[in-house]
Amino acid sequence: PPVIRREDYRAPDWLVPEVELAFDLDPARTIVRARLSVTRNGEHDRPLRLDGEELELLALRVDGEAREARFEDGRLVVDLPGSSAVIETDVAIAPEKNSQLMGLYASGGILCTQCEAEGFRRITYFADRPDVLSRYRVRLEADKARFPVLLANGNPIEQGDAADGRHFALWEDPFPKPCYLFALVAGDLQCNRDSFTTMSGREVELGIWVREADLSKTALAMQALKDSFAWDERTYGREYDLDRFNIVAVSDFNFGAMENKGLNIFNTRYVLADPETATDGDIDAVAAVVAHEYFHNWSGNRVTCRDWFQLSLKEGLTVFRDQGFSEDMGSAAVQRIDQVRTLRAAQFPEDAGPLAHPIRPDSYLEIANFYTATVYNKGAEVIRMMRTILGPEAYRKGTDLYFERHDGQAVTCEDFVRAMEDASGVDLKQFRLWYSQAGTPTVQARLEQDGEGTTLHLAQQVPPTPGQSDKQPMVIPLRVALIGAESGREVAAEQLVLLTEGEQTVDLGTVGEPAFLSINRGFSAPVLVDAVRKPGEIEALAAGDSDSFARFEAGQELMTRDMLAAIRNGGAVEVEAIVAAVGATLRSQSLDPAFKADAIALPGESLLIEKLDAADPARVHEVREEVRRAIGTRLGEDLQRAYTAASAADPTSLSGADKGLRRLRAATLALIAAGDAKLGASLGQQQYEAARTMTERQSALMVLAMLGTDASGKALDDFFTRFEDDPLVIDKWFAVQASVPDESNLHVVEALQQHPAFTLANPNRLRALAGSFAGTPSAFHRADGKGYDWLAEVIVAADKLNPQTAARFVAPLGRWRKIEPGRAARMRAALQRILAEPGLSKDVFELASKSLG
Ligand code: HT7
Ligand code: ZN
Repeated sequence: PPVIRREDYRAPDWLVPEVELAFDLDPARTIVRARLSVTRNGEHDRPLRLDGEELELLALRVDGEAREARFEDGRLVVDLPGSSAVIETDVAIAPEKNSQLMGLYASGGILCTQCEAEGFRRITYFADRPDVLSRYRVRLEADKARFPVLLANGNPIEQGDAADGRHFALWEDPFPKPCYLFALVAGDLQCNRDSFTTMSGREVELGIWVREADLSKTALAMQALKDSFAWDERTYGREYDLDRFNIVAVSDFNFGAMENKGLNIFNTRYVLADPETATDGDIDAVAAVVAHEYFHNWSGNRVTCRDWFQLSLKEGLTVFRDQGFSEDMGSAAVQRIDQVRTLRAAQFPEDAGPLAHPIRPDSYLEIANFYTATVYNKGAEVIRMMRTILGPEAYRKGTDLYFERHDGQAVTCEDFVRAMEDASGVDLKQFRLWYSQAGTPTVQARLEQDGEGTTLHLAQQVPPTPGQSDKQPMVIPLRVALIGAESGREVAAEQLVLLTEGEQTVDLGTVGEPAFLSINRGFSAPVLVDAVRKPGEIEALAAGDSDSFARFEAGQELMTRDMLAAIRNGGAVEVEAIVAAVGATLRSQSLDPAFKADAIALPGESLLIEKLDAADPARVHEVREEVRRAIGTRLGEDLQRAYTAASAADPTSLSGADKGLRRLRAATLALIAAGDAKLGASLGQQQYEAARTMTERQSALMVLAMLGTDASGKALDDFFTRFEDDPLVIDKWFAVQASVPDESNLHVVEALQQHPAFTLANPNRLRALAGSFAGTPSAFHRADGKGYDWLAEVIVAADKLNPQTAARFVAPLGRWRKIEPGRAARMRAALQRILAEPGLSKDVFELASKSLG
């Protein structure tokens, strides 16, 4: 497949200011009639070229005259003599056969669309690129009994009955948009209706459309939507612009959700939630995704991307905006820990492996492969760093200028940075390297204290990544403070240090006592910090750093240090410091429960593997389990006390305090079970049976499943029958069992694959099984390589149905460079087998071939 390169960008030859579409909807055969007004863009004599994929062309007319179709490289080529024309096409498509879930497809009797990134070409012939912006007028016609609700972007204009039991609806979107934001939905749906009055006093009708049975689970999403409208007005001065805002939930969806103008389409997973069937984590995710999609109305829709290499322009910025929303709605400190956990689990390994790419990639085979943690989450960190460097006021001036200057345009990351510079007067020349250089920088830090004062010695290295061997020093904003070794107080107040050179020293003045270094507070830069530590320093910071993120971080550093030492030297783990730190956290009267839950959680096995060369995953598991056991046995009483106290959480409350208690209860139960399996099983069973929320029920079920006793079988059966009719909960049933960290768990996973409720065709179900299994290192990395073989077979089978979703499971096999040679060879063999498969999609081909390296 051809490589698409950023440097090859050329403005479109033809623009399409107006589009009229008429859909004769039928799951088996839908007819799409398109009328495009096209205008020549600039001086050239090139023909109009329209993308199309899996379309049956029925008719082509140019200015009303029938024309013979001509195709070149799969595109419809139309020679046009003048500077404008009207192109009409009639095509037929088969939504019910569309298993890729891109374009127009059927999900549980609902017809819906997904056009980002390049799905519109599967609906009609079009210039399917984000820099062609058009006004749309859309007529939908369908059988009234089967599809009583007909929705599209924008505002409703007209509706009525048609012949043969059919009806129609006409929608018009006044805002020019790229075709990736086009959407339609037809189905038998019920609506949770509400309204929002915007800051200029306009009334917006809000609707969340779902199957009737799910209506009762939409209240939390509706509240999140209204909160998002208000937050974006307050925080960014952004007001909504249409009379309607609709959300539709469908159960077959490749991603989390989609920000189509005025008609967001969501994976049910990020809309439907109530405390009985969704965990607190799920409920928070619903709010975050609702906010994310809503915020795209400005960062993505009103100002969109010039080309797909600029994806982080909208995604990095929108993730940063939804992070701000979650921080303001809950506990900012706990949110930040969660954000960094996600970044470390998903983005750091990507940046350190064969699929590393800058947040603004330079080339791709398949753009769907670049909806990555790098573009999204590292992209958000880059925006956060700009805000840190400029300060909140200048940052806000920058976003105001960006939205005002580029409203209605398709622009680049460079345009965003320039708006930030112009608004603040700060030169971001060197900072731009964050857009072009891949890889996670390492910052080495050493504090030197003598009679003269305190000096911080810093050095940075940006590692080589595929296609980028030489790197330049980046701008790294580090929030730094000094904590007195004797007083435990901040003896040098926090300051922002900008590391811009390869090596740099910073004078921190004189402090009256030996000091400890609190660095990268709040995770001010997405880097790895390698600090020279004095004896007792990290323990002291874990016990009392005044920045709660840095305190959490010190605890993680301490745990990682002692586990890695044992993994490397093959001996027993030195657990004293870890047990002392966890004990102090559990007994603390001042820390809040949610923070305690985060602070007592050990770094995961995948994170430890990333820090090793040639890791033996079985050894990593053994050492981590040894530590969990030691905490469980040595701190049994503290854990039980904390567990009992946390049981006071009010099950009907979603307050931060009650969610924090439930989080701590789950974390302590898991550690109690690690120390005393019998007690863990009995508490787990009691908790399962008495559970009034999914948070309690799922955490108990996970502990029971890990213990693997008779009680676990009973609880799993009960769980299945209790929630048989709720697909999102049955996903949990698959995920819990596929996450058991045991070498022999592949048998369970194979049996689950044969379960009547399993299907490769539903991305949520596939992620629940394959994603959970591949994300559990001690089960996935069986020494005999059978875990890799299983995943490779699943990828090949899923690829035939849905290449985008199949491709998402390739990355775990690409981590072979971090694994010991025996297993690494088996991982490579699995990748080679995937590549040998005839008819492989370019999605899977790109990732598998890059993963082999
Ligand atoms: N902007 C949306 C991306 C998306 C997507 C991409 C590829 C394939 C399917 C997809 N569905 C949605 C989601 C977002 O970031 O908000
Ligand atoms: Zn997004």
